[in-house]
Amino acid sequence: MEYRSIAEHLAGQYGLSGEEISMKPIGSGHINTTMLLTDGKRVLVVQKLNTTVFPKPEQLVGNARLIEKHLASKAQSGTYGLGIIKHVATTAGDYLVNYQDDVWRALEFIGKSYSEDVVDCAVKAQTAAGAFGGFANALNDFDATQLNTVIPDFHNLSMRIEKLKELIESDPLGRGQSCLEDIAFCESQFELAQEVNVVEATLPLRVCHNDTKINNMLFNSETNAAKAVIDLDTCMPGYWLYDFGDMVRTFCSPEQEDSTNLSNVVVRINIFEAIVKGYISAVADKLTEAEKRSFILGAKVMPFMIGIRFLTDYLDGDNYFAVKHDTHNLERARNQFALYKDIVNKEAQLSAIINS
Ligand code: ADP
Ligand code: GN1
Ligand code: MG
Repeated sequence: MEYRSIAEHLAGQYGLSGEEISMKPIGSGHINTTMLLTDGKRVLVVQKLNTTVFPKPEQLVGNARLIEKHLASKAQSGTYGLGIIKHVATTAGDYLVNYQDDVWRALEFIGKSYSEDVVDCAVKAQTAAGAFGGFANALNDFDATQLNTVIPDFHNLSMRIEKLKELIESDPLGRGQSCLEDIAFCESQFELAQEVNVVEATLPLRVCHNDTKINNMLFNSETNAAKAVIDLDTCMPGYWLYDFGDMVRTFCSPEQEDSTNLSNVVVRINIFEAIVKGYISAVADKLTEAEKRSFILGAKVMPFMIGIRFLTDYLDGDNYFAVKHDTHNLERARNQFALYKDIVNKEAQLSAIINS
């Protein structure tokens, strides 16, 4: 892709004036296209928003800016210690730039930081879980009614199952033949949705991050401390079990989410323990007993539900998640089902850790 003209246009919009304008991709998010834009003096993170996933980008930015303001006031009163992701306005005061049919936004670059796709030690898992817990804590008194529902039914397993069923039925690309076993496995687990409905009814509605995957955490590159919780695009009312579950999903396996080395896609118990310690201690004074009991269900549901979403997108022809090749979503789905199976096998052990 030719970024030259985009880079120059964005640089003009955001008032970058140096001679050496350059733009290069960073990160490995599946949804937006994230780039670093610099003129040699200032650095901005610019993102082409995925308008298939977020058809109303102004709502997305509106939500993020409200959260930004809330966290900034917490930071000012000394009750939030992490960095805050901040939107940058154009010189005309806008938060979105339309260019060549695409929509872009800019964020302040948080320097001396890194994100990673696989956690390499328990200390970092505990740090990240503590930071996601601190984020949840800080949003506890945020008025959720102010937020737009940017993606309805985001963590609604019954709805995700319905979508999968529709795609199995319509099979627009004839890919169903290549994943009959995966489909049969999913079908054998559909009753999990009933359990979810029963448990959700016992839980308080919270403002959740809803995408607590490990690469949505920036670590300090000098100290490895948590630097900032990022990717606030899906912050919406929800249940903490999903934020807990998405950490388990993305921290616990020693393999990347798209690894095909399935025998190694397992829950690392020491990492699970670290998540429990980090997250529960951060939200302890607000966590209800029912929420704590629900966490094991969150740990099971998240890999299953994301697996279903990858499989659905595979059948649909890869319209949602960015893919590098034709079977990428299928490989991701199989990886997630392998993790789900391991969590189910270790359920008693994992529950004991949560309750200890
Ligand atoms: P996506 O929605 O596609 O997942 P993210 O907002 O998570 O996009 O950004 C993708 C990656 O870009 C992150 O994992 C991180 O590595 C990097 N990144 C995003 N925002 C910043 C920022 N403000 N400062 C530094 N790095 C960032
Ligand atoms: C997407 O944007 P990113 O890459 O952090 C997705 C999440 C999935 C995740 C799977 C808006 O997250 O829901 O869990 O991929 N985000 C959206 O890796 O759908
Ligand atoms: Mg992300």
